[in-house]
Amino acid sequence: MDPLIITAALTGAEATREQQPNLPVTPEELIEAAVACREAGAAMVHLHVRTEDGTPSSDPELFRQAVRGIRARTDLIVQVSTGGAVGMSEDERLGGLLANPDMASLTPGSVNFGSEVFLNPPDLVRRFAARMKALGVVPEIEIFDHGMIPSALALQAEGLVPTPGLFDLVLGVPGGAPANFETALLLMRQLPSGATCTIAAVGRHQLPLNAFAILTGAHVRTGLEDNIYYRAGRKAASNAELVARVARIAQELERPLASPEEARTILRLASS
Ligand code: KMH
Ligand code: ZN
Repeated sequence: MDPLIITAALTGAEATREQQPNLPVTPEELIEAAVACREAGAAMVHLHVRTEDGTPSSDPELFRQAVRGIRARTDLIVQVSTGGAVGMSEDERLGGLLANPDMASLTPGSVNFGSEVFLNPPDLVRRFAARMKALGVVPEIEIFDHGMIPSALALQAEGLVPTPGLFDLVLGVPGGAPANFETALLLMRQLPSGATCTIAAVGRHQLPLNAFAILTGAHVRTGLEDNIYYRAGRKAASNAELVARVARIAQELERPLASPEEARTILRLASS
């Protein structure tokens, strides 16, 4: 197994400060959270930005401030979101690409998202992939449901997305693929040979799927974007607390952690 890459998804677009008082919101808070996650064992951050009052945003200037600050203080791989928040325009969602990130998320299909729809029609996905390719930003393909895998393979066949590809299974979104071991295995088996697979799962499913990823040779995404609790009834103190727990479990299971530099080699990214 490769060393374990831990990605910290710091804030997302769904949780609020009211629900989780420790949620980082401003670029400064995102930078501090990233530094703490690096110290706790993360090799990558998945980044959304928000305005001062916590409203989800994709303002390129907020992304620039966050990316610049994270790069100044850490060697983390920086992955920006192009999913943004449900309802954002196509242009807004591309805001993070203007911050010169290493990577960006790319969701190759639409999915019900609670009571809403996370809309990714085929032409939009092609435009996003083409923009990433032109800018040299490496996509992480986010798989929220089964049918997104063949859609991703089609993008690869068209030459819009690198092969064998970097995939992230995002399990347990209401409307998407459920967060259980059978589904994770089923999806992992359909990824191209040699692809890397990260697993994210929402809410109470985060911890068991983190452990599953460590044991099966996949990589881990954790963080407050996906789950605001440490355990039932106790909110997480920080993103770093969730990262540190994954690092401890990996250590007990004798799976070494990848440094950002090692993660760049595993993910075939340019070195920093
Ligand atoms: N906030 C979700 C609607 C991504 O970052 O690319 C989409 C999302 C996926 O979080
Ligand atoms: Zn996200």
